[in-house]
Amino acid sequence: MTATLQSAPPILTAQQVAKFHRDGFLALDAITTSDDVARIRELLDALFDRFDELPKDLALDLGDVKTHGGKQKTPQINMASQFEPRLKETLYFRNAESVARQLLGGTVTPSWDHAILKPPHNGKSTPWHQDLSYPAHSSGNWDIVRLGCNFWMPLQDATVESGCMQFIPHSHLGNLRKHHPVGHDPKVHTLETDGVDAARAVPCPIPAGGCTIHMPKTLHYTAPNDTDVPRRTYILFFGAEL
Ligand SMILES: O=C(O)CCC(=O)C(=O)O
Repeated sequence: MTATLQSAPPILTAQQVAKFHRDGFLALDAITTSDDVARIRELLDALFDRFDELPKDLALDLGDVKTHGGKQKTPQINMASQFEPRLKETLYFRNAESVARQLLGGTVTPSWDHAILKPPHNGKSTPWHQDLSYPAHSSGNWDIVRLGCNFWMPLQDATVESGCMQFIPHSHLGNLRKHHPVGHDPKVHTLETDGVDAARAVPCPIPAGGCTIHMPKTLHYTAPNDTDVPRRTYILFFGAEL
């Protein structure tokens, strides 16, 4: 895949803004530069190396029970910027804020960020869910994020095989569905909703440094990483102040 990586924030067209509000998601080929992606990869790799030392309520396995002593299947670090504040100084952070303002209008608030690593052949999907089904994060507040933008930026090319994002168009316009922990196991953090018509899914393969952007109620899914390279992603959420 190739992308024109840029340092200035992308300026969205009226069609892109309309598409985001109509479909509930948007994909961009580039939101930052390759240097910035390399910097974020370096910062996050160092954080994943310290995974076991981080607080268990923020560093958990999305692909298994939340906390365990075995090999991590899909480790996630919530509020990664609390542990590595330099993430907030990145071009990605600045550009995403500008794009969020273009999409939502007015003032936007960065509510939280997280990093997810799918190791090679991790064998675990991230099941269909709506972000709004998760209880408000301790550092977030769903009252200000019912309208918001979730930026999902891969740190290497993301394909269907490696677990790029897939969305159900228009699902942000419906109700919040019932969700349950995977396997109905209360020790599992990851929520899923049943009965999604996956035939309607739109996969969004994007290059490293590109991003997808979705709303809090947009149904989404990622497949297991079925490649030989780790699939890492850094996710930022900006809420609209209504
Ligand atoms: O990266 C993944 O596997 C899932 C990401 C996700 O669900 C999200 O960003 O809301």
